[in-house]
Amino acid sequence: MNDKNIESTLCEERLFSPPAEFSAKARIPDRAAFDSLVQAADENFEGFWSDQAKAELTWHKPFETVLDDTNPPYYRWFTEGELNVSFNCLDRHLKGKADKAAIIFEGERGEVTTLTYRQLHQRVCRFANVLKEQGIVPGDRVVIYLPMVPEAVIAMQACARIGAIHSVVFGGFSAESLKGRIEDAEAKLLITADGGYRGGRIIQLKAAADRALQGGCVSIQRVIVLQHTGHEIAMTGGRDLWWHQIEAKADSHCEPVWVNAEHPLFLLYTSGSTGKPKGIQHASAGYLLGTATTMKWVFDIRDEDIFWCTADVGWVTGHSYTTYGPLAVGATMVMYEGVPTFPDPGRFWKLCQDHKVTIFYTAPTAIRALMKWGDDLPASYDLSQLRLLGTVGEPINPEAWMWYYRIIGNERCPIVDTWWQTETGVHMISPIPGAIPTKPGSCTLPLPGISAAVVDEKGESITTADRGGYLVITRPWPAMLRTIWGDDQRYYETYWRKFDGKYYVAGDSARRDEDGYFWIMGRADDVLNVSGHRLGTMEIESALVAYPKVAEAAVVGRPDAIKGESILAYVILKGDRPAKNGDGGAPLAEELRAWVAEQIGPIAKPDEIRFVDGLPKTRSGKIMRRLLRTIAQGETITQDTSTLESEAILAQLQGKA
Ligand code: 6R9
Repeated sequence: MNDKNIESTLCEERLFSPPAEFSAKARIPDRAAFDSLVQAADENFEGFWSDQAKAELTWHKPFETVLDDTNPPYYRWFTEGELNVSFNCLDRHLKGKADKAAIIFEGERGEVTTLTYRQLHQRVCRFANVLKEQGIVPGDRVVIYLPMVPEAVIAMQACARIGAIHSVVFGGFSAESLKGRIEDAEAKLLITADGGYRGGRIIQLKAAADRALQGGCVSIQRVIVLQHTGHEIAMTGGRDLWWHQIEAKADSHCEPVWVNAEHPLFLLYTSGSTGKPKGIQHASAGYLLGTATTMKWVFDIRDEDIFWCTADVGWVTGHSYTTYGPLAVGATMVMYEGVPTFPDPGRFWKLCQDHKVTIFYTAPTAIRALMKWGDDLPASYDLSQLRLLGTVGEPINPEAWMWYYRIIGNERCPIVDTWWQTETGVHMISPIPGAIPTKPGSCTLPLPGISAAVVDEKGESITTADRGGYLVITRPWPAMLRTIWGDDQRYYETYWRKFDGKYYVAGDSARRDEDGYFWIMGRADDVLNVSGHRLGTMEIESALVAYPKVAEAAVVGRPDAIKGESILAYVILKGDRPAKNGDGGAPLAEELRAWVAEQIGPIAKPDEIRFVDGLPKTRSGKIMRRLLRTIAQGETITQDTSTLESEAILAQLQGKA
């Protein structure tokens, strides 16, 4: 961003109070209760987090220091404390909840398996012994490349049990990405499967793993292979072992290894705008604490809830709200392996109905995709058990929010729009469902103990409601990343240098309205500069999605000799794509341009609209605007386009079809 601020033009005035029925039973039942938590954290920051850490976690050895800030921004939390994450997620629930379901798993083909806390504990202990037998010791890195099956959680928890550091690589990533991550982490062991199911097809995980290991990954000594699809695969003697064979022989008793609070729990690689992926490193105690507090504050989790977070464990959301958060608080969760549209687009709603899901957490991309199929489909399932809905991953367009609220939640369920990042570990800015009135498209207010601000280029707070700036976090927090694996300098450069170590810079642009609510405008580099006006791509996209015929939109800028940048919009319609595409000549494109002019202002009118059948997305469902920009500018594509359903879509994006 340059020194001019971003102009915000989208005006959203709808306000939804928490339903009285929800608030009546909620942990944080009203604004006063929320304010008193925020105030407690403000007045005695360390005391607040110390109380939380004592209340939520079971310690083997108590901590004395709460926050060690002697070497900023390399903050440390609960430094003398010792605990074990898997003990906190499993063992401590065995007293009262041994027979409670921990995981209800449904495969894409419909098979259901339930694991109680006792069963999950046993399997984790067995697998932890397997890891030890394979020579894994505390601090060793283990890469996990599995489909979305309970064994992914088992493998992660088993690592935590013996102090090994896991690094999960999403099953949809290529051999090349897997290789890069294994090599950066210098992992000793790889855990994979013969294959996974996705949209009725088999993903060849073992074959990809074999390609990754060919001629590289010298640190890998063993590969453990889960039999899941049962199809034939190649096994390399002396290196590859079948999971079921070694698990069967392993003892089901395994003492947890007590580790220091700061002991690394996992690495999770995220791709940055430039350079190689960053191994985001999280610490044991602070991270686990964040998952437990947010499960309670944001999801208002109760013993009888059935919680379903649809994210894959290869993504941070799957770490915090599948593997760790629900187990840390002893909840029951649903896990589903397949895609939302298999065998038909009613699958998510059928899963909610069949497993009586009470809390449902998904991404805006899934909501927009399912919204395309209309209101009747969800209406044909019984969704009356739902009490709370959540979103994560991208700003949710107000119209998608309204659809989610009306059609899925039946105007009965609050929506928590949770803003956070791989780096932040857990939710940072989000409504507290029983206490904070929501506005469609806003993630509302920072959680207790979290200090966020919007600042300008000089680091000064922006207070005018229609001006955006950099979203920053002004105080350390327990679940924050500790560093980038093996690269302390890059950690400083990426997140702290911009304001000389004073603030954590999230890389997003945002604004705050009169009520102090935060509105995420997108990544800071997704800002357009049209004739000197700085516009967030997100707002133009939301205006387009608000048009009844539009299902999804992505907006990018192109250099323009006169205006600085011109606006190109890619649009997916609810029905079929018009046969004739082009430079705005089609009548529908004119309609849309006029609509945007009316909604935002003539300055935001797209110069060109391209109707397409699909958009390039990251594996976690974010629109790849950088790739779209490359395409828009007619440059050579160097990014991975494998998430596009077909080559034909690439031609449409290029405006050639
Ligand atoms: C959890 C996760 C982080 C980036 C983040 C922001 C975007 C996430 C959002 C949101 C608006 C929300 N983002 N949640 N934007 N509203 N509720 O997604 O982590 O994959 O690291 O991505 O996602 O741009 O900076 P990660």
